[in-house]
Amino acid sequence: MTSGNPDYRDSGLRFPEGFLFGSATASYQIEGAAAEDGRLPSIWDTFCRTPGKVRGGDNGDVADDHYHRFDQDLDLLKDLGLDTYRFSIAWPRVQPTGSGEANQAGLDFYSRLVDGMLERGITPIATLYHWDLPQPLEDEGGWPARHTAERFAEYAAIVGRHLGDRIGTWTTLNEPWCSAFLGYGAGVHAPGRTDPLAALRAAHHLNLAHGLGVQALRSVVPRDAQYSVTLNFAVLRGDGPDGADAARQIDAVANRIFTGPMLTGGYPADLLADTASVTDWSFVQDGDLVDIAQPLDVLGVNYYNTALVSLWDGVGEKQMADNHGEAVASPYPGADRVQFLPQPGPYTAMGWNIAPDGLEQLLLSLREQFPDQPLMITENGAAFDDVLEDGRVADADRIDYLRRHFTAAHRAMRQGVDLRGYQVWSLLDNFEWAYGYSKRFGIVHVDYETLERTPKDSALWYSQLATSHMIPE
Ligand code: IFM
Repeated sequence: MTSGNPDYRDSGLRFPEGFLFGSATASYQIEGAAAEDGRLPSIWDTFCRTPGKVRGGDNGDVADDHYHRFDQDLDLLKDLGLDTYRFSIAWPRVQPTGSGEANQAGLDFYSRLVDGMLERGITPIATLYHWDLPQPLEDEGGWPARHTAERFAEYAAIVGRHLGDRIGTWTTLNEPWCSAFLGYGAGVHAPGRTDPLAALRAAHHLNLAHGLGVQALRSVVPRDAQYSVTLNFAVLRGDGPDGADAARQIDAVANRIFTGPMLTGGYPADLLADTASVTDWSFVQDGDLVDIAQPLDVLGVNYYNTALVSLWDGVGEKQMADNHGEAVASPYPGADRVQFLPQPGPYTAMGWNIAPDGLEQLLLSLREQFPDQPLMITENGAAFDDVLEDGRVADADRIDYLRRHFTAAHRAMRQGVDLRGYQVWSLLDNFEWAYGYSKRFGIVHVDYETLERTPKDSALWYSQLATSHMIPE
């Protein structure tokens, strides 16, 4: 056994009993059946139909057809020996207009899915919102409007009542930063707005939705369950004399804008100061901060790469290496002078730098900031240009990526981080948002013509890890 290997390429490291090895997906990215059994359009259905927004004009109408093939996908999870499956529930399937009556057929689908997991000994981790807002709610103002948070709590109660006897871990939101700032700030995600004030309002109402959602679930769920939220943290390195200040500004508007109210009861003073020219935050109403700060059993952590930032001196062109799909507007209100510098490779097919040390740094920093908060990695993984040849995908690059990130997680645990599990993104190749189907994150290959599934070499490697709890050779 080696340990402390500086390139994070260890094998033989052992994870404790009870550590949850799983894999993750999201409804719009895999389900398909977009107009079936009462489902109505979400903001992503609309966005996909807006010319120029999604590469190749792709959409989620069919995706992986998981809606009809979920049994086969659950068999895959079982065959791989995974403990958990992190999936998301489509609001427009369960409550097609975003308010009012529930759609029984939609609830029945998730009921069958959850039963299928339990029959196979797989523990469900359910996310209520992974970006598919019912379009009628966007038409009424979307996340910048307060009532969307109130509707979300009603939706949470509906799902909690129907599935609450069988779900052990609930996650309210996946990556609210993307919903608020890519959706309403940079405009590269649905609904495609580019308005900094709308983005900050959206962030607050997502925070509120989380808090009200946890309360709604707790009031209806008839068993002991765990409550969580999943955040995608910006892991920052500063460059040059002002690098630390640049990193602080992005940390405020990407990370602490969520952890502040959710975990410490308030928005950070520096965030309020940095964004003062955009808003006075008067949309935060009395009582909101108390509603948002619900104790969480586990904090979901999504990690892919790092960012290198500095302050632009106003001379020459500002650099935006991490440009979120060629965004023309900034997803960082109040941080206008921060520039994103290119980082050394290697890179994944997304152009993201591979930096397992960033995961260790992130986990240690979360432990320092929130010492008593258990953590779970709810997404980590990589897109590569996979080739299916003779029925096999030899994705050594993905195995290497996973090995190095599992090593990083293990290192953090050895330093005292309370990490409960690791959900690899993603079980299946799927619809990668504005990149359409051009990026493959799956440990299982999907042929988009035939919809045939083929476990990649990385799935087999991961299966060895999950079943032995030891990082394989
Ligand atoms: O595919 C996405 C997922 O939906 C949210 N987290 C990041 C993944 C890769 O971009």
